[in-house]
Amino acid sequence: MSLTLHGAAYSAYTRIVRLVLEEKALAYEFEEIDFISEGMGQSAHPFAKVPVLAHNGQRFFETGPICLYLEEAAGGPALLPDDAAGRAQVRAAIAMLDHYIWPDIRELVTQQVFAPLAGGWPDDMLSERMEARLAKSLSAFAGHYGGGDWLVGDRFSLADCHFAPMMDYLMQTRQGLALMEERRALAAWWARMKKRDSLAATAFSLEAYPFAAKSGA
Ligand SMILES: N[C@@H](CCC(=O)N[C@@H](CS)C(=O)NCC(=O)O)C(=O)O
Repeated sequence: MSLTLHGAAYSAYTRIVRLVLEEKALAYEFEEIDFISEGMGQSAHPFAKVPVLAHNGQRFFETGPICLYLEEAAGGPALLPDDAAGRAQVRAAIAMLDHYIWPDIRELVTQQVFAPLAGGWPDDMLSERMEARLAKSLSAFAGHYGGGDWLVGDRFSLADCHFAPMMDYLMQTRQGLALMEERRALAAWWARMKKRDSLAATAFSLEAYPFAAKSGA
């Protein structure tokens, strides 16, 4: 199976796919597209996004479908529950993360992590608004997911791979640290997640990229 992933190591969505590849112990080529420094010219995605997975002469788009493709077409440990209800729970968790949680984490991280890296100042009012929204959405999410060892029951799944890169960014903000102080079950999930080899294997340093170096950060 010859797999090539196009994306940025710092892209949360690219990292989700890399986590799945690592968890399944699949060999793959990683073609880095540093879209912040260089633009998205190299992406084959119809909407100029990353990640894009190439396999057997075909290109696959959108993180959720790419991960489901790997689940169906590749070997390695199963990352979905055996029963239809469990699989629906995983897909619902992923949809909620995409629609109700990641947009606010992304905005918060843009302000608190990326703005200073580029030599700018965070918008603190916007950050406060995102923190308040995340206080509600993370509680709603934690009310349904993360009751067992992993987000959906006791089997590590695609839902855990999906949330981990988002949480890693969130925990780089003081607002995220404060939110996790008050959400013990999610914090415990994150502590378990942080120990997985796949997370270490996909670690990255923002300072290594030209967009950070240019600002002298
Ligand atoms: N719906 C897409 C979202 C992917 C996405 O938002 N990727 C970001 C990086 S994490 C991106 O390409 N950003 C560049 C841009 O929007 O110009 C998916 O599920 O793969």
